[in-house]
Amino acid sequence: MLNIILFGPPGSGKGTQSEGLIKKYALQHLSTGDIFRSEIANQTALGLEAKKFMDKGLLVPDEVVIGMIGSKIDACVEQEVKGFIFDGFPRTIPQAEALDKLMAFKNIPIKIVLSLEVSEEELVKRLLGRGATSGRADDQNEEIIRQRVVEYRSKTEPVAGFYDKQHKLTRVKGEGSVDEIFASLCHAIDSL
Ligand code: B4P
Repeated sequence: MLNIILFGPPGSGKGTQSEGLIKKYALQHLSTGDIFRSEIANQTALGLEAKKFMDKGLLVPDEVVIGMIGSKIDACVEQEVKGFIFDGFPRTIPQAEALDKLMAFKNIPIKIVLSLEVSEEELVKRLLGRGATSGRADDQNEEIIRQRVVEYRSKTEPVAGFYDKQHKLTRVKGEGSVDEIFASLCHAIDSL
C-alpha cells in the first residue's frame, strides 16, 4: 500500500497538492481539517468541540483527533483502498506515535513523508487571500493565522524529526507554481 503523509505548515499547500496526488495514485484522502470542517457544518458534538480550538488558531486535542482518525482508517481498510494520503495529520508527536502503532498493527506502514517548505510571510499571504474569498473563520484574521504558525513551530515541526529518524522524510520546496510543486512531489514518490 502506498501510504503518504503530506506535511507542512498551515497554508503550505497540503490540501491543494492532495487533490492531484489522490487522482494520480488512486489514493484515499484523509484530511483532519476537512473532517473537522464537515463536522462543524453538521453541528455534531465533535465539530462543536473542534471549533473551540480551531477558531483560536489552536490544535484540536490529541485524544479527539486520534480517536477520530482511527475509525476513519478502519472504515477505509474494509473498502480495500490502494493507499492513504494523510493531509494535516499527524500534527504532534503523540499523533505520529499513535498513527505508527495503528499502521504497524494493520501491517500497512507509512512509505514516505513529504514536507512542503514555505516561508512564514508567504503562508500568511496565502491564508489571508483564501480568507478573503472562502469564508473560513481561521483564515480571516492575521493574529489567528500567526498563532497557527506558532502552534506549528512548537508542536508540529518536531514530527518532521520523528520521521527523519525513520529515514522517511523528504523535504520539497513548497513555493513556486502548483504544477512545479506537484512535479517535485511525484518525483519523490516515483523514486521510492
Ligand atoms: P487544515 O485544514 O489542515 O489546513 P491548513 O493547514 O490551513 O492548510 P493547507 O496546508 O491544507 O493549505 P492549502 O492547500 O489549503 O487545518 C485547519 C485547522 O484544523 C488547524 O489549524 C487545526 O486547528 C485543525 N486541525 C486539523 N488537523 C489537526 C490535527 N491533526 N491535530 C490537531 N488539530 C488539527 O492552501 C492554502 C492556500 O494557499 C489556498 O488558498 C491555496 O489556493 C493557496 N496555495 C496553495 N498552493 C499554492 C502555491 N503553490 N502558490 C500560491 N498559493 C498557493
